[in-house]
Amino acid sequence: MAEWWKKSTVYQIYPRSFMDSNGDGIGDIRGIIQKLDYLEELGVDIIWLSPVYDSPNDDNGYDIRDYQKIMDDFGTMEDFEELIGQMHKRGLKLMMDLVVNHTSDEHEWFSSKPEYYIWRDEPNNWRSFFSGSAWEYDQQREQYFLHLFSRKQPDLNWENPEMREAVYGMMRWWLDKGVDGFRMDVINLISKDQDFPDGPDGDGGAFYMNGPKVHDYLQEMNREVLSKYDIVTVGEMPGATISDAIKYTDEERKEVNMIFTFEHMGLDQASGEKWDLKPLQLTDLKYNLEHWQHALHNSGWNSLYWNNHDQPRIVSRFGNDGEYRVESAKMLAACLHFMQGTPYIYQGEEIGMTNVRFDSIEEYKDIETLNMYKEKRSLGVPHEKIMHSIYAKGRDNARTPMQWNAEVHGGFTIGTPWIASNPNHSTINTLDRDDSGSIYQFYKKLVELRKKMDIITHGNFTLLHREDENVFAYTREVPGEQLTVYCNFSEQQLEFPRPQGELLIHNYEKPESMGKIILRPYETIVFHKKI
Ligand code: ISL
Ligand code: CA
Repeated sequence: MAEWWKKSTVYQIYPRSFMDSNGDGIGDIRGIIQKLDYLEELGVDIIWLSPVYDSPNDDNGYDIRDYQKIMDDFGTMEDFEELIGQMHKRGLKLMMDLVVNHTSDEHEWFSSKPEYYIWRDEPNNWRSFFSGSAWEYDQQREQYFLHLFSRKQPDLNWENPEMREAVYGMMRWWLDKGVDGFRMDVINLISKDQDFPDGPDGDGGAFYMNGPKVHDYLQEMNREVLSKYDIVTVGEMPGATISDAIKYTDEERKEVNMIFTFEHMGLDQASGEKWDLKPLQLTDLKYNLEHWQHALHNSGWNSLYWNNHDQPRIVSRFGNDGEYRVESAKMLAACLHFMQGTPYIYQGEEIGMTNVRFDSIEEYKDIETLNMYKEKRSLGVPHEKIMHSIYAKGRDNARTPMQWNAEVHGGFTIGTPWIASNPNHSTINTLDRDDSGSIYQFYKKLVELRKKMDIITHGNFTLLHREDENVFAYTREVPGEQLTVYCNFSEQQLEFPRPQGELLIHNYEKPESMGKIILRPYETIVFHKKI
C-alpha cells in the first residue's frame, strides 16, 4: 500500500537502555525480542532501532566500525534475523538507523580508503558538535581530517562517487535482508562547501548544513536504492528550515518521506548553545508548529516528536514531572498526536519517564555532556552552573534504563546497568499499564485513533486562541467533520466556550462541558463533530 507510513506510529528503541537479557548490564537484541508483546499491545506500527552495528561506542553506536556486523554487546546476526522475523510475524516494521555522514575511525575504510574521508593541510575554525575543533591532526598523513562530531567519528567524503556507491551497496544489503526503512542520521550535513570557509565564532553550519550538493546526493540515493523498495525514510536534519523541508520531502522530488526538524526543540534555548537555558514561551511553540503544519500540508510530510535519545524527557521539559506528571504527560501526547504527520514515541515516553539528576559528573556517560563539562570547567564555569544545564538538557536524561517494574534497576537488568537507573523506577514503571487511567493506555488509544480516523491523517490544521500563553488549542477539519483539541500547558484553571461535538478523549475524570469548558491544570479535552 502506498504511503502506509502516513497512518503509522513509530516507536524508537535505544537498544543499550531498553532490556538486558543476559545480565551484563547492557540492553540487547534478545531483550527487545522479549518485549515485543509489550510493543504489539501498545499498537505501534514501526520500530526505529538506534544503531546496533559493530562499534567501539565512543558515541554509543553512532560511530560505526562495521556496517554489516552486529555489535557484540547487542548479540549476533542470528539474533537480529530472529528479531526481524518475529516483528514481521506480528505486523511490525523495522526502521534501521543509517549513519553515513561519518564512520568510526576504527572502520576499515579509514586506513584502507583514506580518500573516503575529508583531509586538509590546514584546519579552518569549525567547532565540533561535541566541543573543541572539528579537525584532528593525523601524524602519518601529516594532514587534518574533519570530524563534525567526536574525533573518533571522521566525516565521510560524499564528493567521492566510489564511497557513495559503497554506501548504497550497504543499504541494499540491509533492505534485501528485509528491513523496512531508514532513519538517516544528520543526513543534511553530508555535503560540505568545498572551500571550507571559516564560520562566525567557529560555527561552520552555513557551510555544511543543507550544503551545496545535498539534494543531488539524496536524489541519487533515491534512484539507486530507495525507489526500488516499499520503505519509509526519515532524515534527521539539524538546521533545516521549512523551505528546506519542503524540498527534502516533496514527493515529486524523490528524496525522503519526512524529516526531523529541530526548530521546536530550540525554543527553550537562549542562544545558539543548547546549554544556555530559557523558559519556553507557549506562543513560540504554537506558532512554530502551526507554521510547519501549514507549510507541509499538501507538499511534503511532517514527523511529530517531543523526544528521542538526544533530548530531555518531555514531561520534565514542557510538562510538570511532579504533582501533574500523569496529567501533563497525557496532555503533551494528545497535543502532538492529533497533528498531521507521523508521530514518534521514544521508549519510556508512554509511561511518563522523567529527567534524572545524578549528583556527580562521574555518573554521566554521554560524550557530548562529558566533553562540554570538561571544556566549561577549564574555562572556570562553576560545577553547579554546568550541572543545572545538564539536568535540563543532557542527553543521558533520555538514556537511563527503561523502567519495566519496581525491582532493582527497574527490571532492566539483573546485573549492574551501564548507566544508573532513575531512582523513581519504584513508582514510574510499566506495571500500571493495564489500568484504564495509565499514560500507557492513553497512548494506546491515540495510536488506535490515528489508524481509525482519516481526519487525523488528512485534516486541515487551524490554531485557536492564538495569543493565549496557557492553552494550545486547534482544530483539524475535512468536509463534514471536525476535531477540536484543547491542551492546557499551565497549572492555571482556564475557561473557554464549549466547542461542538462529542467528547473523544480526555485526561481528567468527568470533564466539564455545560456550555463552556473549564480546563484544570494540564487538562486536555478533544471533541469530535461529524455532520
Ligand atoms: O544531540 C544534539 C543536541 O544535543 C545534537 O547536536 C545531535 O548531536 C545532532 O542532532 C545529531 O544527532 C545524531 O548524530 C550524532 C549522534 O551523537 C546523535 O545521537 C544522533 O542522533 C552523531 O552521529
Ligand atoms: Ca546484555
